[in-house]
Amino acid sequence: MKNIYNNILQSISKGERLLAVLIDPDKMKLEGLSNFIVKVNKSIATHIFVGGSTVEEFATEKLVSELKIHTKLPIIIFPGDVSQITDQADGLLFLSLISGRNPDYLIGKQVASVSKLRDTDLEIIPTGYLLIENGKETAVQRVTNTEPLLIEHFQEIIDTSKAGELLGMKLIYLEAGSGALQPIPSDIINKVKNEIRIPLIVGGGIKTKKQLREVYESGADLVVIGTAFEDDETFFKELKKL
Ligand code: 1GP
Repeated sequence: MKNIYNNILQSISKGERLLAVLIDPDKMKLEGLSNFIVKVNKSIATHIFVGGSTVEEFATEKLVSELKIHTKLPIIIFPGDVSQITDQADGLLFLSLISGRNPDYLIGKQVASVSKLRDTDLEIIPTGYLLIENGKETAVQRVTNTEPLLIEHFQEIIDTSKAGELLGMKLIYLEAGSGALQPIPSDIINKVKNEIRIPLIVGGGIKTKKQLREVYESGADLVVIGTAFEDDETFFKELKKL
């Protein structure tokens, strides 16, 4: 039996900080993967997320199968689309884009994925996903055709997160968007953290150790970083001691 979610809860109760390295199958070349994963294994990363807004069919499955050979870290699908779901992974963030009002991303894609999930061994983790504005248009916004929540509408962000929890979601994910100019502001993270009783994931635009530290100190339980590792693998070294 997989225990990803319970392990997350346990780590949080011990005050541990969790870090997911996000690998986009469209950007990661299979030839470079083993080299990259050695660095992930030696780093402070606790999880690997695999996903992207637009990914070529079967690229996720190939990547995950290869990853499995090289790492013992839990591999969790963070899907941009139903086609990215593969039971080669350990878990799946079963996302609902609750910041938006596009029924396809609130429930449509989820219904469409059931035939793939019915007999799967994946640990399925219902996750409320909130896109927060960061000053530029993001791929999530473009692909899902939804508007992000505005930073100044912080009460709406808090209430949306709480609504996700009340609907039974097990995680809340605050997303600034891959390559965001700035991470989610600290006061937003802090306010959401104080409102919800489930683990909080924060990602998008975290490129320095200082930003990572701030995001944790503001209340993030699990942080997701993709671009900073893609752009500069020495970032792994920099993060050795947090
Ligand atoms: C995107 O939150 C993740 O979905 C990670 O963003 O690529 O900016 O680290 P970055």
